[in-house]
Amino acid sequence: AFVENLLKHPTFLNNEYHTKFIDETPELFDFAPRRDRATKILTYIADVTVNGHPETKTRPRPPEGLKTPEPPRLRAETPPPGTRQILEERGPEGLAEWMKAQERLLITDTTMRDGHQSLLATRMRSIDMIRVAPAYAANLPTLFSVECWGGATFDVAYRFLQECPWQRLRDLRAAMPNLLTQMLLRASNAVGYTNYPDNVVVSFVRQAAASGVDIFRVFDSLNWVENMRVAMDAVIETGKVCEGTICYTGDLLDPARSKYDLKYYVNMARELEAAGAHILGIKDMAGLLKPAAATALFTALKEEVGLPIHFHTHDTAGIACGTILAAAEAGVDAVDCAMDALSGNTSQATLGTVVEALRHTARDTGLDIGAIREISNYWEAVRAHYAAFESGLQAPSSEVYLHEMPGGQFTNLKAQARALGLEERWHEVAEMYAAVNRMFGDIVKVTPSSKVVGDMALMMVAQGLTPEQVLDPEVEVAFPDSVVDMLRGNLGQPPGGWPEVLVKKALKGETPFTDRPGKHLPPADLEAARAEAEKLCGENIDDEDLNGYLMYPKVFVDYMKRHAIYGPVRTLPTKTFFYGMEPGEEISAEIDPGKTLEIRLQAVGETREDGNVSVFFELNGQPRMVRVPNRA
Ligand code: BTN
Ligand code: 3PY
Ligand code: ZN
Repeated sequence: AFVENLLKHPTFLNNEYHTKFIDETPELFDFAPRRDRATKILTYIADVTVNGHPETKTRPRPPEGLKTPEPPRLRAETPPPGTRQILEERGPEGLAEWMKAQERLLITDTTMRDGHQSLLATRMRSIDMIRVAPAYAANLPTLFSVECWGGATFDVAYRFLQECPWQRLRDLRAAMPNLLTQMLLRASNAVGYTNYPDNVVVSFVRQAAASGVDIFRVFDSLNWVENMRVAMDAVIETGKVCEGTICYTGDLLDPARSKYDLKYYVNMARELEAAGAHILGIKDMAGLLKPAAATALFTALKEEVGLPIHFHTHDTAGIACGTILAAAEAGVDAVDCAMDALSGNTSQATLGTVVEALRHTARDTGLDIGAIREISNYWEAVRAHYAAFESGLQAPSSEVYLHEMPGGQFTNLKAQARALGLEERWHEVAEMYAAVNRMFGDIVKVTPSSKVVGDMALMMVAQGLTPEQVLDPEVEVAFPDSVVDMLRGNLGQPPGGWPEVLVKKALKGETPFTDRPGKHLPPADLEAARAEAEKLCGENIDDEDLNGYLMYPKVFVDYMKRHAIYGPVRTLPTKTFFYGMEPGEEISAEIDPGKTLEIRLQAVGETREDGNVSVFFELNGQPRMVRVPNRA
């Protein structure tokens, strides 16, 4: 009934349909019962076939005739025991001891999180991950962990992929029962872009642990340990692994940048150890740590703290493998890599290359290169489907040492610059990003602080403002909201505080907060939020949904409304999801375990006078027709 009402609604037929229409037209939801899921999925396929997908239709197309990627054969019938069992048997402290006792270098695979976040605008769909997850469990059982959740993947799943991030987590967890799953958690910013009330952060962590996260990499975008405690305590309380993480910035060997020197990092490491971290994470989100600095850093940290150390870096400048080898030599316990086909450039170092580089050395990872190649070949075939989201970045670049942009932000900011007509002036944007960082007092730049620096830099380039003008009390400056919010103290405090002149000007005399944002944010009323979400969505909201709503109220509700129209589209092959079907083509979609829809597109009719197109399918052998508007 909903879809019929939608299709008959005058606004819809006037080609003005967009998600806002659904938001503003609640009467669409007054009708029950809803259409069956098969019809919903056919409606989606018909719509994308006729109208294209808004995210891909103006972008480069994948090569013709792509086949659904086939995952490698499983080399074991049941997955051999792995690190997950070590955590279950020995607890997080036992796991930490086990890590330190390993001579081999432990490897985390980041392909399913940071790999595609950095190379494909975070657009990888769950189905492409879930199909290969059993091969990870069976063929690479000695991996340390699989980073597959958190960071930007959470909101992108709801917002752009029309799928539930929690279900992705549950499915991956079930498919890899022997491997530790790992997520990236932005401390009090959780998986969002601003600080949340403490009870929202705690609720989110509990849910993530219950739904399947084993290791929480917790960082703060200003390296403020004070602002990490709520998230860290919540993780520790669940019995899962707390990886207390330092974000690396600047160049610790550069005497001219003494703010972030070796002492700074060692002190922060001690604070994290005292705060109860089980593992120490070093997060080099921009790929700035150079090999010689890595030698100094990891040598010092191994001497000064008792925790196992897990190193994350990006290959933006092309040197990540070299830095990893230096870190391995200095005794780092675990490192992050991405499978070859999704590695390099703004992503992680190349997993197979690191494994081979250490072969027959003291730190030999022991991982099977044949198994790695097969899985990477699968990812290569997957990547081809996401041509629309490739950034066009052709080569590694030492310019990262100038701008210090995180790998996950780089291609994003470039796209934002393009949208503002500043693509030709990219190198100016890069220079300005560096200038804004200096103006902010030289801060850690990682989500969300990196977004604030990016917003400011784009504004200044677009408006032709210099840093001197921004600081000049005589020059009127319209600061981006995110900048005002950050200077107000809502992301917390950087070492040394925010520059006074800038705060004064941006806040126009308003007094900023200098305490921890969670200290003055009132707790959320969780059950009231659930009731509100249920009203907006017109259905019951479980705990996972509630936590999605608490993070992103509007994004979540929009997702639920589209879900009511289109059904479980996460089960569609990626090619179908982004490009629809060709007449004569057949696909299958497993909408429940054991319940598979066999879908064949027969024909697409002409657009009739009312603007609608009839699309003819065969569904499990039976003819079916759906009408969708031609919005072209
Ligand atoms: C999105 O809104 O970006 C993802 C959800 C899918 C929207 C579908 S794609 C086919 C149809 N055309 C649109 O413009 N929206 C729907
Ligand atoms: C994120 O927060 O999503 C990041 O990847 C930061 O590097
Ligand atoms: Zn990263």
